[in-house]
Amino acid sequence: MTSVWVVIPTYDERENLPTVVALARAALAGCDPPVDGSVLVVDDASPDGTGELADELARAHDDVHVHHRAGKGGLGGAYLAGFELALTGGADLIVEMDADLSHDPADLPRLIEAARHGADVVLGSRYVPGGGVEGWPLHRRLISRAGGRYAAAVLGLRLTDLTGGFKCFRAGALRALDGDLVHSRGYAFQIELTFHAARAGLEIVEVPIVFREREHGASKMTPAIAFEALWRVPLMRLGTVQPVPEHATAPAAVLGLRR
Ligand SMILES: Nc1nc2c(ncn2[C@@H]2O[C@H](COP(=O)(O)OP(=O)(O)O)[C@@H](O)[C@H]2O)c(=O)[nH]1
Ligand SMILES: [Mg+2]
Repeated sequence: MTSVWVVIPTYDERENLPTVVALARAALAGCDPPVDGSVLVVDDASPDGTGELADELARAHDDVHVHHRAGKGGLGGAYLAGFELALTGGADLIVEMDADLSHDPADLPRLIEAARHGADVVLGSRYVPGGGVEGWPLHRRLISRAGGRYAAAVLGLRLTDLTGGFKCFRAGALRALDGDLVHSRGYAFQIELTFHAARAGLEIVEVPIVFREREHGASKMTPAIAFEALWRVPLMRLGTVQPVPEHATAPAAVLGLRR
């Protein structure tokens, strides 16, 4: 049976975590043909107690796992640590998904199906027919759209949604990427990972998803995180991405390579 690990990074997601974990487990259980599903929560010592809540869920369910990191280290590092654990755990497919229910767990089977049909990387995309965004004011839509177009143009990629964070990877695709090359911490991480996948010649497909603005908790998006994406994109293209200080990415290691 295909082993699927859904990696969910959390920082102060207490109100959302039980729901997102329950819905993800239900969606995995509903996959046809069946999959062997696991959920991995990567928590950065959330002050609101999300980590302890995740531990409770893991005690209640064998297929729920938690990785605790010492402090808020950014989305990129959380994902790299989560990917590595999923690969070590025997994952065939690895999914990234936000905890705040902006990504609908009911879409999981479609992302998984696309990967099972041969795609190396599946992007949940807001900007292909059938996709969309709900609950965003016009200016946020425009910034997201313009940011995606800018990144695609600079990187020479014909993909519509490079900044999204609802993706499915084949284990082999993650192993083929050199984790050392992924330096970004915030949203630029999403762009960088997909860029490296494209440069490695992996097959990337987009499947439509509808993104819904969160109802509970607060976004961790800051102007600095958005700005990071802006200046890192040309550096990615030039192949001169600046590494961030070691403490910022630890314990993120080389994807699947350091054991
Ligand atoms: N572990 C961890 N998770 C994070 C960090 N920053 C954001 N997240 C999580 O990443 C997901 C997306 O973040 P969010 O703030 O909703 O971003 P937005 O949807 O772009 O506003 C959520 O599940 C957050 O809890 C971080 O530094 N560490
Ligand atoms: Mg969000």
